[in-house]
Amino acid sequence: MSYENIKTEIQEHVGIITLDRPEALNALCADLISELGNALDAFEANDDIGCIVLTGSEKAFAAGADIKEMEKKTFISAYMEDFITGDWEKVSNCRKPIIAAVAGFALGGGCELAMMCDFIIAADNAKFGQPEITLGTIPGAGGTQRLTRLVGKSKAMEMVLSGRMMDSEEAERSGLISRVVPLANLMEDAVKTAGLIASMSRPITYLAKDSVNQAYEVSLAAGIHYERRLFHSTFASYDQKEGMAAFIAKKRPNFKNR
Ligand code: DAK
Repeated sequence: MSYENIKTEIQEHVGIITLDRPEALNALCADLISELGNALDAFEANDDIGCIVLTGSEKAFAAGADIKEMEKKTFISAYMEDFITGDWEKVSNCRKPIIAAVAGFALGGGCELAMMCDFIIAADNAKFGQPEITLGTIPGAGGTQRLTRLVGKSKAMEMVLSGRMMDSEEAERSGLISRVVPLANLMEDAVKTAGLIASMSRPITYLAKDSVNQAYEVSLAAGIHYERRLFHSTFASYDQKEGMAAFIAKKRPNFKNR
């Protein structure tokens, strides 16, 4: 499928989606979000793909939702059309692991989009922020919730109330991102990490992702219980037998995704 606001590519077992609206610093207009949803659907349905990387340009992952598109909206129009809601959820509902490879600005909806991914690898020039307050609005795609869970109340509150940006070093220190890499290595590093994840057993990967995500939804006791049941269930798979037998035989496992 051809797109106007994104590019897609497949490298080995990694699906790469690149946000591509350079004239607007990848501002997330409705058409872009809809194309992103279609690309994710296609990658989810493609059995050759085991992990997805979502990235932008060197200057901007995404500078937020499109302010020019939002400016004239009324409460009734935003509410009745459920403004840019549907396809956004596809990122957080994606079953395949999805890595955000962030360089440059990740602001507003851009920061929220990155946080919807499973983890963020950032270039050393990345800047994260929730500047909606400076526009007379508040984060609308999870910024007040996900950022608070990731970096804690104090830092999240400061960022949301002041619009202050965080550089990649502070973002790593605060737990927003998994690690910082030099800008020149960002994609190589993200795709390599994605390739490693794609080489694991697919169903076991889904279970692991599902279990980590439970930590955000339920109490510790309920989360541990959930994890324990999923852990038990892995013993019903071929790939658990293969993985453990390969370890004992000092060989590489040949997972069959079953
Ligand atoms: N929207 C539209 N255009 C944007 C844009 C944006 N968010 N960000 C940048 N651009 C455009 C600029 O207007 C400019 O276009 P021209 O003037 O050349 O036509 C071009 O990109 C280059 O930008 P600048 O000239 O401003 O570049 P600088 O390097 O000087 O500054 C900047 C870079 C990132 C600091 C600055 O562009 C900036 O402050 N941008 C706005 C950042 C921002 O406030 N973002 C938050 C937007 S509100 C929801 C989902 C999502 C959301 C809400 C709900 N639901 C699912 C319900 C999200 C809301 C938001 O993100």
